[in-house]
Order: sequence, then structure tokens, then C-alpha cells
Amino acid sequence: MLINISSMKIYFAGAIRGGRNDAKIYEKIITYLGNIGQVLTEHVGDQDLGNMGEKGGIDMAIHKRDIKWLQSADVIVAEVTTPSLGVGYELGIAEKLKKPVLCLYRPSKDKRLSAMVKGNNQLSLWEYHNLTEARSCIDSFFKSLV
Ligand code: 6IA
Repeated sequence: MLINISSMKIYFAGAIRGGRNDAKIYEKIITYLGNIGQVLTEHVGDQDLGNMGEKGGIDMAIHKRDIKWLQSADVIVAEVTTPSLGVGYELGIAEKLKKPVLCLYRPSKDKRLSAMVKGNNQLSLWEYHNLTEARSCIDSFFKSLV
């Protein structure tokens, strides 16, 4: 799939109710992705968000909006270290929509990656240990799209 990088819409997925321990990393990844294209889901890196949901928000509206954004996105980037039902669901939809998907994962003993992600060769899965490595995974992935 050939993509014009400068006008690209990027859907970033990361755990919200699944747990917010990695919110700071999400924020840094989102900032980096912002240099590449338009990140539709910047709020996922908002460290004030907590894990209960949008202030005054309605889950049905969130679901509807996120599905629309997934449909309009050119690329999905997911940080999958903290297990999240929502992120898994989004990955399944992205695969069905035939969107290019990058999954970033920090290997850890207590957070073993689901076989449904690890065993899925439709998804590009890259392991990283620090932000520098995450950035170079992102660079390689986007280069592979052009
Ligand atoms: O099951 P989880 O909550 O961990 O699912 C997280 C994923 O679902 C993220 O990648 C989001 O794209 C999506 N998601 C889950 N909750 C929200 C949400 N809640 N808003 C937008 N996307 C969501 C309200 C908080 C909002 C201000 C970030």
C-alpha cells in the first residue's frame, strides 16, 4: 500500500481502562508521530485522563467516534504492552479494514503479549525497550509504507 506520508492520518491506540501506567510513553510516541502525520487520537496520551473515561462523555459516543476515526485513518499505531480490550478490539477492526498496523511492545515477564496479536502476521509487531528504539521502529515502519 503506497501512502503520501505528509497528509497521513494516524490512529494511535493505547490502554485507557486497561490501565494508565504507560500514559507517559503514549504521550511521547504521539508527539513523535505528530511529526509524521496528523494523530487523530492525541487524548490517549493525556496523563490527566485517568482510566474511567471522558469527563461527561458517553461510551456509545466514544465508540461511534473512534470507529469513524479508524475508518478514516491511513495507519494504526498501537502500543500493546498494557493489555486492553479496547486496543485489541481496535486492532481487529483495523485488520478487517485492511489498514497497515504497527504494534509496539516492550517485552516484560508480567505482561505477556496475547497470541492473538503476537501470532497475527497481518500486524507489524516491533519490540522496543526505550523511546529511542520505539522511534526507530516507527521510522522503519513508515518507510516500509512509501
Ligand atoms: O479498553 P480500553 O479503555 O483500555 O481501550 C482503549 C482504546 O479504546 C484506546 O485505543 C482508545 O482509542 C479507545 N478508547 C477507550 N476509551 C476511550 C475514551 N474514553 N475516549 C476515546 N477513546 C477511547 C474517554 C477518555 C478520553 C478522553 C480519552
